[in-house]
Amino acid sequence: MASLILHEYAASGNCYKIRLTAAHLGLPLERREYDIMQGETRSAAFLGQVNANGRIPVLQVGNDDFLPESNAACFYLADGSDLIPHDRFERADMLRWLFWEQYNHEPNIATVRFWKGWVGFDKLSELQQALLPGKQAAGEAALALMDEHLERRDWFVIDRLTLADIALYAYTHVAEEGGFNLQPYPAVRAWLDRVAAQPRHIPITA
Ligand SMILES: N[C@@H](CCC(=O)N[C@@H](CS)C(=O)NCC(=O)O)C(=O)O
Repeated sequence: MASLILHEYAASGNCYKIRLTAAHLGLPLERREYDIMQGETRSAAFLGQVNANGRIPVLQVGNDDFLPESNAACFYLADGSDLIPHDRFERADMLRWLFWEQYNHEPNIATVRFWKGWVGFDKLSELQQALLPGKQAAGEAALALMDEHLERRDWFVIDRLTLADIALYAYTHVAEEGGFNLQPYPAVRAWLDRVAAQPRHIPITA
């Protein structure tokens, strides 16, 4: 495989997903850190060369290929491996959870974590303060749906870890940093322990 560079902000769950996927696959990643609190992903150089959308993570493959969007980067790394189901329907079902994560989970659980844990309530704009209760409620709904799903199975899609588990683990295991209480979700807590017990697991701080 060509050289792999992860343009990232290490505390971001979206960036951690890619590091965790690479760890499971034994793939070396070079890491380049950007301070998103200082707007480093909004510089002309970053917008022109790395991601016109002004966000990390971006996986750089070789010299010239840049892949933004965390779940796309995980898919690139894991393509052909056992982290992606080989059955056609199960592969699509895994993608279902990756899309769900980006629409129902991350915009709520990750955003609340960032707003409360990084920015701070007082520094949020009036609009962000007004949006917060809705995002908290939507985050709770996402956790409840995950818990119900996991009551009947150990993993999200098939009988082993897939990218669906990795993508959903990233922000769920740090949801309490955004004020979410995981106590009412025992199936989610058991699944978090299961993911963390996998042989090649690495923590978000690694
Ligand atoms: N859908 C994107 C989300 C990327 C994203 O929101 N990145 C945030 C950090 S997690 C960021 O770069 N924020 C800095 C900014 O918007 O300036 C993904 O999954 O990679």
